[in-house]
Amino acid sequence: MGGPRASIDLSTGAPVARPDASVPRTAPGVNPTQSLRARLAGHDTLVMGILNVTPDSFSDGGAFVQRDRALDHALRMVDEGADIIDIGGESTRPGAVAISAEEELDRVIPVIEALRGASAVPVSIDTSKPQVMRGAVQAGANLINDVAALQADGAVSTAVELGVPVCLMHMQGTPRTMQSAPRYADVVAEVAEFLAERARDCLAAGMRQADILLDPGFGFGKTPAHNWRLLRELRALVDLGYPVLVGVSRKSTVAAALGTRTEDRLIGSVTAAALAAHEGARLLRVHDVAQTKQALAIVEAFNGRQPRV
Ligand code: 7PJ
Repeated sequence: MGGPRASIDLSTGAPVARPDASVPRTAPGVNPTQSLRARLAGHDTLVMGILNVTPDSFSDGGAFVQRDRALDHALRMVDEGADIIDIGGESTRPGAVAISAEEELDRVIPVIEALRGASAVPVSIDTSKPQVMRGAVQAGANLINDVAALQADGAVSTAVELGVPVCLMHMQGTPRTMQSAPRYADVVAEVAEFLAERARDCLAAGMRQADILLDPGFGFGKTPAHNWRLLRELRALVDLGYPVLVGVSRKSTVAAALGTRTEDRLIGSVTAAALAAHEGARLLRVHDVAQTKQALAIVEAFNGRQPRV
């Protein structure tokens, strides 16, 4: 395998040493889907590291450079303690424009294959398209993370056939329109009812109960007041009986709460993630893995559990 590989800090472009780069990452005989199921069946709060493979200012070096940078970033998050890496090829940020399944596959498949070849870490595919779900799971992905909660034609049957865990997220509207005028009579009741119904549909189609995760969809067709209320009353979702995933990392609601204090969303994001864990979230979708792991150690200690590092 050679010596330690150089890593690149994606925010500065500077090389970063990976302290434990000589630790083997692959574990022969480990099935990442089974290890993910075992972790989900436990009690720990897990950290999902975000890996965006949408074209950006770094992609001028071509497809291979982009793949290698993405792999480097993923492995850095694994070294920092990420329990799962979420790979997304289509932006779902407010106002984002849709892309074709082919383009999405072209972006994500090389990265999934590279990561699967370099690590036994469970991999999640952030997509709403059945064709992409299929290609990604065939390439080694172990969880389907769908911000549209498998509402696309054929998505539920595809997910059941692929037989991996699924995260069902609530969104009001579409990424293009969702932030124009979010309205709810009772946001917690409506989100809980929607997710419970999507879970029922999945069960009816043959999905294993243990393979379903739910997510309130922080920032997806919600005002800051809606988002904070969902976080404050997260127990209403936890009580549905499925592991709850929460993604607050660097979102505009965090920035809005910080106001003019800072442009930097790190501490705000980590604090919000810690609050979500305290309220029962079992999976935190984050950009800043090392810092979130530290915050989680404090939440675990607060809850009377041995902090793990
Ligand atoms: C989420 C997501 C989230 C799940 C994004 C961003 C927007 N998947 N994908 N939950 N957010 N499950 O990271 O700002 O909150 S993309």
